[in-house]
Amino acid sequence: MKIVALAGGVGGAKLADGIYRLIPKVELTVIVNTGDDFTHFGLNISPDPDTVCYNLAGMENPETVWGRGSEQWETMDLVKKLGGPDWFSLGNRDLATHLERTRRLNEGEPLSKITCDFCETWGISASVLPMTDDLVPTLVKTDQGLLPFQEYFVKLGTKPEVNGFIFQDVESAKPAPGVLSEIEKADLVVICPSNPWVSIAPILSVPGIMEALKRKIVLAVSPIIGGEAVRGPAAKMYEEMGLQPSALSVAEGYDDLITGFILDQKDQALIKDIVSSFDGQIWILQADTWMKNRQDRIRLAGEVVIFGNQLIKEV
Ligand code: FO1
Repeated sequence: MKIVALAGGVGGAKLADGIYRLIPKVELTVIVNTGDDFTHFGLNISPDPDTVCYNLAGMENPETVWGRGSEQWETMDLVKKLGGPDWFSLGNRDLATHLERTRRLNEGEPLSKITCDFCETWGISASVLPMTDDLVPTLVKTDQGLLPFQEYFVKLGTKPEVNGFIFQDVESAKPAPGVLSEIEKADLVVICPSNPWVSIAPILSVPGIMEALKRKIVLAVSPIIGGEAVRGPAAKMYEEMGLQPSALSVAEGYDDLITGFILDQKDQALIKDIVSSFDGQIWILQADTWMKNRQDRIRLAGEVVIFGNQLIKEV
């Protein structure tokens, strides 16, 4: 079975990792958001591709889930002592990734090729594809003005009130090599429980990706459980954008795309509203979607894949 997963940061990386570790093995391609990418200390940082890769390689930091495990922070501490910016933490081990990626990008290599080579080095047998090799930085429209994503997210701790998002230059971006052909070959597409506003929307905005997905059986897993995001500002963003933070809002946001929707058991009461919002044209699975450990990731992935297989037969 061939699965394409769309993922952003931590939540997406966890489910992608669960799918990757399923037995029997599925052929997995993860298409990853690059809207969070930015330069810091002159280095090209690609947080979401790195979070996905580190998780698939089993090298993630278990506390933060972003960055690398067994990390040391001496370089950052010394930068701080010199008066440099310390709001975005780059660990000693993680820095090697940014240094080598920046060197190769400066030599003119595309991010997709560099990511593919890193995956090979790290022993990852899944394909991890950045959504595009072009620069599509996410800008957050807020009550404090237009903010680059990482300034909004990390520096200001998601405190500003959001009223919109810009995926800069996305109209002219091209899907990275392999993105459209992998979607074309997929038996099933899984939208991971990543932030719909700033992790999944940028992927869907790259010209050609939405059209390719519309020809597929697409499932989405809600990142909102009981009105709250497991992590990050997704619920706050729904509220500030004038929507109820709920699995219903998540499903409705994907209404022209999904065949199936997976929500948490806590949200059972929303099922009838979702079914009626989709005029009955939706398949719903309830599951325990909170992934607290690696076992949870694999269990949820198994349930999603079994559900997907049923839809492949039914639809
Ligand atoms: N997130 C934080 O909240 N604080 C950090 O200092 C931080 C550093 C960081 C370094 C490398 C990396 O790959 C990710 C990092 N993240 C950090 C996570 C990142 O900002 C977000 O998780 C994503 O961009 C949102 O998906």
